[in-house]
Amino acid sequence: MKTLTLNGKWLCKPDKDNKGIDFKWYLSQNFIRNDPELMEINIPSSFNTLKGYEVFEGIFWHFKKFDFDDEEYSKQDKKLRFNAANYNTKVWLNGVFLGEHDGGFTPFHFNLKKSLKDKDNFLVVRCDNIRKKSRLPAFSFDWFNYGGIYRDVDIISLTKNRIKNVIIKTNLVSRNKSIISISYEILGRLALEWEIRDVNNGNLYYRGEISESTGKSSFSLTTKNLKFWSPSNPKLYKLMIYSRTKNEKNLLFDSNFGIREIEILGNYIYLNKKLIRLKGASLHEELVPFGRTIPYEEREKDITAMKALGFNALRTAHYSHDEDLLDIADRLGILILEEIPVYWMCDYKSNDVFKVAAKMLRNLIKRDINHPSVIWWSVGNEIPIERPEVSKFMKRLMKWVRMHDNTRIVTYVSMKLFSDLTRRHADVACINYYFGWYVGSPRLISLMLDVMRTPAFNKPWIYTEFGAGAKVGTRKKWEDQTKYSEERQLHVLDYSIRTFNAKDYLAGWFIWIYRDFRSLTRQNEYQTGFNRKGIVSEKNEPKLINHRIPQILHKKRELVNTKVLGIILWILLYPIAYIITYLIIDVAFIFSEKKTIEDGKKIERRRRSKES
Ligand code: GCB
Repeated sequence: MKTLTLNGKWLCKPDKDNKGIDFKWYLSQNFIRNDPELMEINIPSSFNTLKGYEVFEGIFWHFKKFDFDDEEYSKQDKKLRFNAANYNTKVWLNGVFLGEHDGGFTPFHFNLKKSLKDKDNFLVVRCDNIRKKSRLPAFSFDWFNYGGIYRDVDIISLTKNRIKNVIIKTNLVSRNKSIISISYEILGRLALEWEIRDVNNGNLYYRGEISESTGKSSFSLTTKNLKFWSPSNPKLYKLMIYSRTKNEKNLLFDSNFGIREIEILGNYIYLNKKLIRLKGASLHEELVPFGRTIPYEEREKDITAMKALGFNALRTAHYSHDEDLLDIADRLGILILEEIPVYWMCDYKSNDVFKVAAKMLRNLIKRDINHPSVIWWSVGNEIPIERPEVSKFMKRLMKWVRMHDNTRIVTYVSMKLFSDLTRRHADVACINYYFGWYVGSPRLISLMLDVMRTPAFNKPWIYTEFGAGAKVGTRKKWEDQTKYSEERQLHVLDYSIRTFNAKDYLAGWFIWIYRDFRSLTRQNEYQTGFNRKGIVSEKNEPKLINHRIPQILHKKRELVNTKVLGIILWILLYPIAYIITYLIIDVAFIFSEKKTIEDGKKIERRRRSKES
């Protein structure tokens, strides 16, 4: 496989009136070199990193000239590959429309047939990040809407006879035995040779040969004394598959993998047959000033810092992050919970929207299936699950995921205390609730958990979000209850974590969030455009709670037993809670959020013009 990167200098310009398609900006003869609107952009990066376009939501066109002058590869299949671009991407090469893609966080590609030339190729990419009802997410979401080509772009050249869809699955047989199953598909006809080696020292452990064949196939082997992968011992092996002829051996595929098994039994999660409680935080893919295009070393610093706090898991909110993060997680050892941006209010009645969600999941699973760090696929976050159409949407999506991967946890994340009966269909039941911040006090957590678990009694529960905002440097006594003080955040999180640790059926908890992140709707004097629930600021400055976490990671509170009371309360309160959420809360939510995004943009613009 040959790869030609298209990263680097591109030209771009906004299309505020959406006239580019009518004026055929994709034709090289219509490209005007001295167009005053043209700007240089370093791809990958979001157009929101350009001066003057920091809060722009609209259409941007990107232009790139390149050569692909290589005789050797002329007979091979070529694909133009985007690791991600947000949200709708339309692509032309040398005036020919290659196609379009919807969705902001998963890879996609276009087959290049006759349109690719040796010299002077003219590639044009139109991206728009406009909020729409038909998109995922739709209008309102609590993160920054970076638009454009913010992950790598390249052209890959593939031999006609090749191997694809290589899936490595592992099962444990005993303390030192495991089964590795490998499935794959051959395009054309090939004889294969495979090897399993140690990633660190290259030592060969197993090898085999497969005589010439075509189509889908699989094989498995029982291994002895290979080490298992876990956060505390992230042992990696490498699978290499070669094509084999009498005189030649060519590498077709290689991938790191780990031997590990994740299981659910009753209220507990097991990793490699040992009970594990997931403890960690969520993270948005964002770092000032890089936006989402975060350098590898910075991602590595994040994981190292999380591990130093004692965390064993990370939730990549609310969409898939760059694959670099997963390589780091595999290598350094942290479990990853992945999800797609089916978030808040979307058009759950639309079959087209369902198809986009299903495609996102399929592409995500395809990309990440061999990463040992990834243990879960979540198909949605804080959706209005009490509605029949939403419940149906979630159940269908979970079924779809299980068809593609039956070796990981499948779930969705809910914020409904009473009115969620769909949790019974998920492998683990999840709850987001901000006691001590948006509502009540963390003292309520224990009872409320006992209430809400009633309809999903036999599942492990995960507290997927809890938190409190704090602006670095805002210091007050926590008893003053001053919002955004580091002390108040410390109190809420400390109390919550000790409570969670004391609940036997709670299989894990995730702080919202590791780092403060941009959000247009967050504009009070402490927030200034950021969601401040991070345990570090947007500049990675640790807040008070950060120093406390290692001390309380496994500490438990003494709790009053409210298990029976919980069941009784659920039965009494369910009907009324259901009606209230169905009729009032969701509707209020939609209206309040839509308004604040536009207001937020105005405030951001004003602040930026004052600052400059
Ligand atoms: C939530 C959402 C998350 C928000 C967070 C908050 O429940 O899942 O996306 O950012 O609350 O800070 O309100």
